[in-house]
Amino acid sequence: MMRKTVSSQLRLYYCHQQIQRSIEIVLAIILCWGAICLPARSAFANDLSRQPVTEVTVNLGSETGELKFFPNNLEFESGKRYKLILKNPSQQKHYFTAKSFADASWTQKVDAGNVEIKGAIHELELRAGSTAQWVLIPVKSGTYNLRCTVAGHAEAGMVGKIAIAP
Ligand SMILES: [Cu+2]
Repeated sequence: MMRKTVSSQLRLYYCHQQIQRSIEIVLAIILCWGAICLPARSAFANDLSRQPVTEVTVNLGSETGELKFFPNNLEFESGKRYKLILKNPSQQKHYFTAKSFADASWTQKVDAGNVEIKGAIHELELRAGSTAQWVLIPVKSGTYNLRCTVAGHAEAGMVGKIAIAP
């Protein structure tokens, strides 16, 4: 009789210990998640991506077929959020190629038609008559090259400069 009570008390004790350990593990996971995810979330999803946005529009070529970017000198400020609106009003496709500028920026997203793209962007191809919106935050100051990589276009003058001021 006595034995039974002791063993059931022991069982209860172990069971209690196991529950406590599970709770500790769950708490540890929650704390880790909070420590890792919450600052990242607030830094990116909450703060940066909700900053007021400045719109900058660039035309790739013109309706009359000029091979130029309008404007071809772009200026940004490091740490500010921009919506770069790219329009191709011409009859042919053009590229907005600015790899080092893209590397010097944090891309929030690219909206093109019904598609939203997230992640690293180096080059955007715009078909005749199309529009894309590139939401980004320049982070590294410097002057970067812009060009259209369609054969012959850069040589014809479809180049530009993008400056990121500190
Ligand atoms: Cu072009």
